[in-house]
Amino acid sequence: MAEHESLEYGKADFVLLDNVSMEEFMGNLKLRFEKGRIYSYIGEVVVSVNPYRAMNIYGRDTIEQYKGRELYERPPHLFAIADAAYKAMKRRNKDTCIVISGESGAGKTEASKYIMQYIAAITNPNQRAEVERVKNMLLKSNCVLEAFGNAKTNRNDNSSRFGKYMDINFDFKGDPIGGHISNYLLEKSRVIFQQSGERSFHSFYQVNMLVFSLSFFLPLQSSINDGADFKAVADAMKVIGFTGDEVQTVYKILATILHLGNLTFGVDGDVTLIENPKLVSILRELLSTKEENVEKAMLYRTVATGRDVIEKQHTIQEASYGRDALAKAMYERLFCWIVGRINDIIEVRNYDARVHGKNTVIGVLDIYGFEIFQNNSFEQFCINYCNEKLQQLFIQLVLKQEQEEYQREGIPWKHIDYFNNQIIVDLVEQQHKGIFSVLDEACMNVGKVTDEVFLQGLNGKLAKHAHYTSRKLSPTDKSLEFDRDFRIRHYAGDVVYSVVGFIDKNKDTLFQDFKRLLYNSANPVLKAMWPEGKLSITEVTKRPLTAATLFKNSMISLVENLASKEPYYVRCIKPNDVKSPLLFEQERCRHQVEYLGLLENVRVRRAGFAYRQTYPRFLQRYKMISEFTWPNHDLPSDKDAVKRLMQGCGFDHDVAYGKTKVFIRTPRTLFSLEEQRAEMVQRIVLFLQKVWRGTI
Ligand code: AD9
Ligand code: MG
Repeated sequence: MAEHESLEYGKADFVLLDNVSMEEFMGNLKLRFEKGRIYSYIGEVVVSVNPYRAMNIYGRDTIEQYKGRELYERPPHLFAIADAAYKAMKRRNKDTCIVISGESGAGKTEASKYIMQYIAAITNPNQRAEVERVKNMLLKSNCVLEAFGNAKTNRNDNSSRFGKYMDINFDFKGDPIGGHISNYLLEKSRVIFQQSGERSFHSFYQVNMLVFSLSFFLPLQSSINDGADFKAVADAMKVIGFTGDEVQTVYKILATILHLGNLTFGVDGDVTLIENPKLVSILRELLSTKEENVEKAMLYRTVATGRDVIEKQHTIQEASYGRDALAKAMYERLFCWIVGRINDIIEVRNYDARVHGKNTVIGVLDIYGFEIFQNNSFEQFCINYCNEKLQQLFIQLVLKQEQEEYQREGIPWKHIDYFNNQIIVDLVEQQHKGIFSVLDEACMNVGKVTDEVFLQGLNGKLAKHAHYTSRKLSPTDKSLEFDRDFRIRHYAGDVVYSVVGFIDKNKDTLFQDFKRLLYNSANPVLKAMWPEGKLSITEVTKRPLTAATLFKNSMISLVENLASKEPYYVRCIKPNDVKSPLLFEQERCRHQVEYLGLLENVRVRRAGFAYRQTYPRFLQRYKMISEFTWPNHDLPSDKDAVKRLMQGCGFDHDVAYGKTKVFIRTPRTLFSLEEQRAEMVQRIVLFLQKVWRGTI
């Protein structure tokens, strides 16, 4: 319990609710939000409600208040959880991770940045130059990654369109000595298409502000200061250590993509041609290649038929498909290359630290949140699957953690039921029967490979699945408007997906001719991004893994990695859909509390013990309420002293004594202890005042 807050602000920890009901939970959440208390706890889980306004709670003074404190000693805050993860890592030599979840716009990315800032602020007291360098890089990398990986969507003006997991490595002193970023599936289709009201990635607007005319790939409209952001990103790239040539190449690639958006094709008799040939010269210059090569790659593809290699002319549709695929692939490659360069720069350099020293890790996961759009496609499907995986991990770890703590401390455990979303995870990823498998199978068909074939496959395999349906299976269902629609009952709600584009996006084909074009560039930075362009068409034999398989594999390894660390959770809630700081939409929030499983979380926490503390810490706080422990005890151990104290207060029946911690079952006992403590503190203060005044 955060005793610094009075009940005027509601209960700081949901575990302390009188009754665990949805009504009470919501009442408390709303009260706290309206009083400007955006953070609360469920035990050690932080519940955060997006305030949609600048809060004066992240400054240096606040950081100082949380540094080195225990979770319950201060009002709930991200800093407290960051400190807890940091302390666990430092004291117990454990790798930890902070998993931030919640739907799109709930505040995950902002939370991850505050956590990083906190860790940067409390480390390196001796101002070691190398550590300062690493910290600076880690913070600056955010700015660059956001420019290239975030975009305005209808749910969030700065929506992450990629998943990010960042490891921070610490030396034995607890100072950051390096890091590593893993990125997950960038929503590259955004490069060529955005839903109404949305934008492409910020980077295009930033570069566009300064240099180029608008491209057809870019819808206008902006609530974002692209000019100022451009400067910040350019500075950050410089500080991180991108060379001048590298930065130039980045801009050239962005420009190339913008120009590709204006490239159109026509026909003259049997011949497909480029309608705006002036653009070819511009592209040639930007890509440092020969003009003929650009034109050829746009209009022809090399195919191997038996022993012959022939050049086959594109139809208009094929040429347009190729152009769009090129634009998407160049952007995705650029993004991965930027992440790779940042990793080169922030990796643990110091040989001693790597080989001899203790090297522990805190991981911070900030990934795209669950989303439902007007039109949901392959990308939303992957994003929502990712959220299912994380929810599953939460279920396992929150239970596991409790269980392990009770076992470790030698206390019996009582099981509580959850809605287990494993069934939906299986629906997506199971071998042979899962949606990804059906999709891959459809892509490998020798005959007709269409989205409809894929949908038929789904209907065939999943007709009886409780979480799957489609227009064909439920013809009277109003939410399934079109024949191409199927619906998944996700843990967070129903989502209707359109199968259109699933096959293409999964196969993710880029003609080898484009890869060769880019590999043969005279620009070494660009060339290095496309090593596979070295191969001629006859040398390309292996069928590349599909996008779905790659994503599935990356999610499985992400979850394994997280599960191997000690997890800390931040559960973010979005209070309304209009970005208002005042509006707490009851139903919207209730739905999130429900699907995040927060009520069950409280129940699990309470079924066991609401409060736990190590013996020395407990004594430090409450020893003044017992004559046996104040000012010091003479019992054989702190555990014995706590027992004596509890017996003296008549709380013994509500307490279990673990090996290192005391466990208190009901919040009431804790209230009572707190009250007694407050009373004693008051008496001590009065006593001291009298001493000072000389009246004693
Ligand atoms: V997505 O899944 O990437 O689309 P996020 O990451 O959950 O989403 P984000 O952190 O980007 O959401 O927050 C959305 C917006 O809410 C921010 O741009 C801020 O304007 C606002 N926000 C979020 N958290 C805070 C906060 N702690 N203080 C003030 C906030 N504003
Ligand atoms: Mg985000």
